[in-house]
Amino acid sequence: MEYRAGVVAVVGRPNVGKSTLVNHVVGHKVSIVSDKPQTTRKRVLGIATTDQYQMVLADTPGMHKAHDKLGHVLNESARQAVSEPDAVLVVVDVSRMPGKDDADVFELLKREGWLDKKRSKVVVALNKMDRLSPDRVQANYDAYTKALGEENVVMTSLTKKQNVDLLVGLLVERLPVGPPLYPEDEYTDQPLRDLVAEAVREKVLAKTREEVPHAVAVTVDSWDDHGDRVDIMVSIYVERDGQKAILIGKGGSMLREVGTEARKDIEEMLGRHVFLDTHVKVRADWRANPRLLQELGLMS
Ligand SMILES: Nc1nc2c(ncn2[C@@H]2O[C@H](COP(=O)(O)OP(=O)(O)O)[C@@H](O)[C@H]2O)c(=O)[nH]1
Ligand SMILES: [Mg+2]
Repeated sequence: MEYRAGVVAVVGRPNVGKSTLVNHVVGHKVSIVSDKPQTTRKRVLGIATTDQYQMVLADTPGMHKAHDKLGHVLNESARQAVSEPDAVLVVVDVSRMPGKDDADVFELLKREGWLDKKRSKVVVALNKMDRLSPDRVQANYDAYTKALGEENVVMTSLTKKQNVDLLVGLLVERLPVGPPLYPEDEYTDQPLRDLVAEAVREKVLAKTREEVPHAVAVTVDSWDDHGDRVDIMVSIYVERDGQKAILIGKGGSMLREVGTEARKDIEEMLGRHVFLDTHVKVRADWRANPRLLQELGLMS
């Protein structure tokens, strides 16, 4: 078999399972996962290398209604992702009917020619089939295939690992024949520092609700390598004093939990002991401020 290598853009509205899929295929956590929309904030490349193929998956922030500057940046990043990949994987949540956010994604694909001339390069994952009630199967399937076409459509459950290999096989077939694009031990384009900041943000997302998740950003401020141990200092930014209080929790309990769980992930990632120092800071309206977005690496 000839070696194949190429880029797959993974698109879909927020919360359908795009990052879950990328992490699974890559075998490392390159993109954080949560049940909150807008979890993925910038395009992340996950690289899966085997002796038959190298698939570079571009995980994108889902398209969604932009309420602020951050929202616009996220949409722009989704747009860029579909302009030149070798294949496109559209992920939808088949347990629900298509909504406005899905329609925006379909519109984007159509505009870029992926639903007509380039349709053969598109694979559709009807994900979360584990949540699909039997009486909805036909109606929901019809609704999505009406918008996207019926070729290369596969029902998947990423959490139950159903049909994931089938899905990967469909994607690999669509990659061009050619040598790997990245060294074979590289699994992401994200610097370690960013993976660390994201690990902290993931724990915050998992533990807070409503407005706090959207208001949070994390930076790594210092990184001191002591050989078998790394000391890392991070700042967790929120927009209001009330959010800071929630995040710190009673007697600091919430922040401690976030720190402990993030540290475990980071130690696994680095293969070393980590001392993680977390500071919560208030910065009003960072999401609307281009300079702060830049500082946080969300805008270039
Ligand atoms: N029930 C179910 N949940 C899933 C499945 N795939 C992903 N999820 C969950 O859906 C949520 C959003 O996943 P994520 O990968 O962050 O979605 P993204 O916003 O599209 O990147 C997470 O809580 C996942 O665990 C699936 O096949 N079935
Ligand atoms: Mg995501």
